This record gives sequence, C-alpha cells and structure tokens, in this order.
Amino acid sequence: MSRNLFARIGGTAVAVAALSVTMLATSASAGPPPGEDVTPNDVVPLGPYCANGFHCVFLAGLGSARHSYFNSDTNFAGDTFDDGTGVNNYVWSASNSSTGGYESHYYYGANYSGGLVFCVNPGGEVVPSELTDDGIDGNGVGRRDEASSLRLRPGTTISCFN
Ligand SMILES: [Ca+2]
Ligand SMILES: [Ca+2]
Repeated sequence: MSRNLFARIGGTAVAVAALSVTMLATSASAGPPPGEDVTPNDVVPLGPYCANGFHCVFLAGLGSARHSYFNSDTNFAGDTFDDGTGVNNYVWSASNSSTGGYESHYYYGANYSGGLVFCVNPGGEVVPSELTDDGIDGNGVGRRDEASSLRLRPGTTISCFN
C-alpha cells in the first residue's frame, strides 16, 4: 500500500471539490459566441491550482503537493513536490497554465524518451481517475507514477487532456 495513501486520499477529496466548483463556473460562463470580442481571461484560461505561465504536477489529486515547471525539464530525478517527496515516477495529476499556448507533454523516460505518458492542453488538467496505474512506479506500464520528463510543445494535433 502506498506510503502516501492518506495524502492521496485527501488530495482526491480536494480534487472532487475543485471539479464541482469548475463545473459550476463552466456552466455559469459558457463563453462568448464565435466572432464576439473576448477578454484576455477568456483567451488564456489557467489550469486549476497552477500559477499563470506554469505547468504543474501533483503528488495526488489537483491541489495536493505540487511542483511547478516554467520550462521543459529533461529529467524529474532530484525534483521535489512542495512536501519534499520526489517527483520522478510519482506524478498522479497535472494542470497546464501556459500563457504561450504550450501543451504539456510528459514522457516515460528522461530526455523525452520512452513514449508519451500523457499530455495536457493549455488551460486543462488531468485527474488521477483518468490515468491507469498497475501499482508499480516507473515500470513503463500505466500512466500514474510514470512521468519522468516534460516537454513544452506549441499546439500539436495530438489529442491531449483538456
Ligand atoms: Ca528536473
Ligand atoms: Ca506503472
């Protein structure tokens, strides 16, 4: 059983609460019709729990222990969440607050090797329930506890989490 089980359960509860808020906010502001002028906030929506311009990863659910990347990062080894836990092969969720239109692409290995674990569009997020997990960290199977590097990519045709 994970040594972070309790932290992760707490994070999941926060994530569920955040999702409810997000859904309410979304239904209350469906956005302007096509062709209508939009405000800057509509043009560059932020991802949840992630500061303007950053690409964020979390130990458990969104809003749990976090590490914020401003640029691509070739190796998560040695990086830590804000509770001190290591990031490498320990990411359960992610959020993208890029202001330059960059997608967050996470790879199984260092230096963007080993294939794509998942990617997140600007203003988007992925929560733990959307990612599979075989229970073994860093073995290249499943999508939780697998990310080891992050590459920022300008808009691609790859389908990413929104
Ligand atoms: Ca690093
Ligand atoms: Ca695994």
